[in-house]
Amino acid sequence: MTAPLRLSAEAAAALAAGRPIVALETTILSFGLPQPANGRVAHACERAIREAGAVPATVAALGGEIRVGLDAAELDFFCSRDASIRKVNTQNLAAVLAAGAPGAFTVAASLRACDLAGIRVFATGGIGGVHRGYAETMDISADLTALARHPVVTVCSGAKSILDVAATLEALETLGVPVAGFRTDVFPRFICSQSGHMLDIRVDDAADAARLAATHFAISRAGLVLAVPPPAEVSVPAADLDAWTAEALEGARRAGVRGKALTPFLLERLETLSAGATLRANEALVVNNATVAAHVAVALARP
Ligand code: PSU
Ligand code: MN
Repeated sequence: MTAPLRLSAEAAAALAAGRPIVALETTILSFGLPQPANGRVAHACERAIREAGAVPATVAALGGEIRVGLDAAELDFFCSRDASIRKVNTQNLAAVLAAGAPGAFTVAASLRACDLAGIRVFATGGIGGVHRGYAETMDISADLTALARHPVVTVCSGAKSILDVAATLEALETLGVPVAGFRTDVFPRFICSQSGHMLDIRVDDAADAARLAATHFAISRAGLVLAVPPPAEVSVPAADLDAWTAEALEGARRAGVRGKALTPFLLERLETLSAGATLRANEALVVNNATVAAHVAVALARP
């Protein structure tokens, strides 16, 4: 059986001609962002990528196929909170495809889709990683394994603040996934540009990033993380974020929320505790990352 993969006409034409293309995930739309912010972000990311001269390709499962490039109605469906939409990583991807169910792709499933389609640049908000307390729960996101297996540049604002960020960076090192700061020496904590975690790879423009990626892909099958800080005007102060995160984690513990449900639960609590500041930052950084990703894709496509 060949891979059940269907590209939009626009994505197929771009790939065939070697024109720049950027993939976008759908879990952030179906489970990460509330309505109507999710719809705004979905369309704003696609627009930003086009304005920067690349083709957007949002990825998801529909009708038993991995779809690369959704139309406006399909994008809106993944923003709809339809109860049939499943959160899909590399573990349940085949099951969701075989069932013909709609699947919103995490970073992990998106990277698999990119690899199958031949896309080298992917944009999102934050990657999954090693959860706090992982020694007891073994909750380590499938995103990390996928980052190690697929030669794709993941443009993101680091890892969610709700994770064990130090352990996540250690895991990426073990997996041979370079983490480069884009105009920064600090690994951002998603909606906060500050963290105690310094990076030893830095690039200062898209051409630099493309050179690093091309060199890495020439010698490795692993991906690369390009860490872009959230725009300064929306970045949340570290002390506030720490306080809100502690409270959200305590809420999850009390409510017994675990596994796939944990990330959406914590994000929603943070939004409430911050009176919407985390949501504004989340929206702005995702669109900014899509723009940076498009510039990198354009630079990578230059002969
Ligand atoms: N970060 C966010 N919002 C999200 C996610 C990350 O701010 O919705 C999603 C991404 O799709 C990521 C996934 O791949 O959460 C990781 O989920 P898990 O920890 O269950 O692997
Ligand atoms: Mn998990």
